[in-house]
Amino acid sequence: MALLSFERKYRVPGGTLIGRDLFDFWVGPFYVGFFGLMTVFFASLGTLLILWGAAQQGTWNPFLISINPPAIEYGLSFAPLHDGGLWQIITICAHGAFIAWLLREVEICRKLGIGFHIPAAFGVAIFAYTSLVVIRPILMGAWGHAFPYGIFSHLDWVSYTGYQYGNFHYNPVHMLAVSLFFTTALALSLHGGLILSAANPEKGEEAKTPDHEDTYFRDFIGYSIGTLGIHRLGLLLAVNAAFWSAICILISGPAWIWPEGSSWIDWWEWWPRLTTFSAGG
Ligand code: UQ2
Repeated sequence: MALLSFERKYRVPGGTLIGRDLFDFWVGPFYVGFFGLMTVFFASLGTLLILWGAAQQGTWNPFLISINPPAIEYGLSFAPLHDGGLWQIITICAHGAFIAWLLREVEICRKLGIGFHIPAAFGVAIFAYTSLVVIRPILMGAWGHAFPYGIFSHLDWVSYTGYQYGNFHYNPVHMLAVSLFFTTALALSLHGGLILSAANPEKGEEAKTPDHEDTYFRDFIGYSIGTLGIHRLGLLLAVNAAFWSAICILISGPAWIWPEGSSWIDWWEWWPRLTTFSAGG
């Protein structure tokens, strides 16, 4: 079906979560809805506040602009605007924009009568961000534990936070998350390569069918996961990469989990302490 005739078929009223038909319209190719307006509102306000904060700091070098969270001393209170308060409002705007974007995805799913896989997956990405800037700081008692909004400054934060736990690469859940990111890249490269090899033939050649795709992998490794299966695997891998990233930072720091002053390197002491394997018994 040609794109425009299909658009006429799916551009149906309804499926909105809020506002009935008041915001149920398109601007060019974009569905608007109540949550489209909310996304634009929060994203614009947040961006303007970042620019305003940058203007106060007196640098327009994009690498050096940084909107910092309040100092640890402010705990979980509201900080003065230029002492972390701006970071707090920008964080609220970011959540407003991300959650509105997710709910706009839900409305589009409802219009089309398709599943909610896309907003569900996006929800896990939001959870990873919220873990860093809201959940973990609350569990640790201060907004100052969140990361700053700046290119170099957030790199410094990641380095500093990693070294606070000795060597963050020893965090077993960080290992799991990194492995999932790599496996996601492997799966996408296999899938992208396979699709292009079959569906994008040389000039004058015919495109090949999914049978060719299955046969390639059966010849190669004795197994094909199938055309639906590869997408299930991709979603599972990507969602787990984001989910375990969130868990690996949430278990680093909060007092009710984390022994004061210890490192992720020490965590592995459980292994030599297993009497079966330890040298000293
Ligand atoms: C496949 C298949 C696809 C694919 C890919 C495979 C026809 C078009 C990539 C092969 C994938 C396998 C065997 C899983 C690999 C496992 C991991 C953990 C990376 O069989 O069906 O559909 O795109």
